[in-house]
Amino acid sequence: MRSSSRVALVGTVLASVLCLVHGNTLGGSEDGVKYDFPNDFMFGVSTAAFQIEGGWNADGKGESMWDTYLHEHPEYTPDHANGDVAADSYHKYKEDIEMIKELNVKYYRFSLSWPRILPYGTDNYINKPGATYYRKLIEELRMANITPVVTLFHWDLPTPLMDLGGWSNRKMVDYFVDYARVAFDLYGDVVKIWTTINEPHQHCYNGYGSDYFVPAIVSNGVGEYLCAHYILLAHAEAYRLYEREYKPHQHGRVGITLDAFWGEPRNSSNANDIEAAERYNQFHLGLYAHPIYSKKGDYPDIVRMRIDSISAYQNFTRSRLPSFTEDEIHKLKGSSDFFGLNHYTTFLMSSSLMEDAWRVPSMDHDTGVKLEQNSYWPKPGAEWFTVYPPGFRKLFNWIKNEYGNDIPIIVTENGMCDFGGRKDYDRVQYYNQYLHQMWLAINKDKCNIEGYFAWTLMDDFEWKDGYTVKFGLYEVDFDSPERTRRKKLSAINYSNIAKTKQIDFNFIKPHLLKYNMNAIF
Ligand code: GBH
Repeated sequence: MRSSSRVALVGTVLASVLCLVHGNTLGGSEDGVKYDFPNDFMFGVSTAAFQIEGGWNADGKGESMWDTYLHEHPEYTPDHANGDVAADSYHKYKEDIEMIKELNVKYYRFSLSWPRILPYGTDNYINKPGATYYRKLIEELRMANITPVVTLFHWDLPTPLMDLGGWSNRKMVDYFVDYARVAFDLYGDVVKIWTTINEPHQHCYNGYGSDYFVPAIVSNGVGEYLCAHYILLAHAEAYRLYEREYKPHQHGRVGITLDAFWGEPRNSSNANDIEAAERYNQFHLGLYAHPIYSKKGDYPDIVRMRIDSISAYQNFTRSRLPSFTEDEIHKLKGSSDFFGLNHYTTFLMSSSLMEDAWRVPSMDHDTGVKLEQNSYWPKPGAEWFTVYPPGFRKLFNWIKNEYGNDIPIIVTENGMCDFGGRKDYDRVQYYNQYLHQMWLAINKDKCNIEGYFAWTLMDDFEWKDGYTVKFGLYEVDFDSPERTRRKKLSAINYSNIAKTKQIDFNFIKPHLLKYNMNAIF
């Protein structure tokens, strides 16, 4: 879904969205059930380097491809934004930690800026002040009793590596592993939970298959799959490196963070729509998850078969989806100690051979699924974002059915966007209802879920949307040089949840809610 032209609104029969949950459970706790979580359940909050740090050229930092691209293309975002200052966390991390403490969460997920540590991308030169910045951040967190969860790559590739083709170049696998080694050496004594790569699907599909995200390569139908393939290999090599050389004495865990919209059949009694939704889930989540988490390994059969046959039909001598060797399949299988999952929203799915907005060849065309939004679902901010809490629970169950229940899921991101304001009743409601669906997945469906991280600590640079949409639990005043941070209502609600390990549906009075979810679902 890239432009509003591709987001058709449909009013489906309400009955089709009434589903897993019974009666009153979406709204309140009058049924006497305590919606609580185990004492050791990990509650956390997430951020990413490029979106908050600023300090784009501070103290020897190299340029990331997002720095370079946004400086050259100010028109990329509606507000001509860039990450030069962002929320200025490079200078204000101590204030950030005060906020994290206030939230009562015991985990903080942030990402390392690769070019801050390795300005040229390669490991021959380490930028000391950049390395020291994260050391100080981690030490400060530990003093506050907050466990760091570190993402190695959240999209800000060093520009010199992008100049070599970024993730379309197989050599990136080596450069990523070298960078991972530097990070394990620098911080592995105190960082015990690592995630290698954030949302490879969003990164590859939007950045290599189109110009929606930087690097804006627009190699549709080819670039997405090269990027996916080398990112998967890079992940596996980094995992094996840790397993071999670090795990024996550092005793940490390494995983990957995958994203998934939930694909809901447009009409739940139409077999074609059911098949389309399944196909979508396989192409967008399965493409990455199957090689790592399935018993069989490799890409999902349906994905392999469709791309191979469509490529042949299009006169390609070889499939546009690269193949793994036996050895690579083996390396990838089981290469994660947990399943990092980012989830935000749900789309309605139906089968389609061709849509106006699709390019050929492309991943959209290979998938053959049309995405629509349900016009009954609240749409509080960005174009791509509607609220459908039950999709969260269905997604957990899909993962359990596909890959089993042995590997724990950690929700590494979930949250809501709007256009700002500190009385964010809708965000409070979003968190309560998505957490409620997660509660049902844990308690009714016995899904193995270990932790939950809210996205995000504070308003930030939201990629294509610049600073125009807001996801923060704290507001940031981007007009003030101090980048003043202020608590939103949702921060208070979330901090109560993290403290009591329990959802409080009465935190806000029903009459203050714009969207009456009980009426909607
Ligand atoms: C996550 O991505 C990111 O990890 C995080 O950095 C980001 O700030 C957060 O979510 C909130 O956006 O897919 O064609 O419809 C979410 C990925 C990328 C999903 C853009 C929606 C819209 C274009 N989002 N995408 S499309």
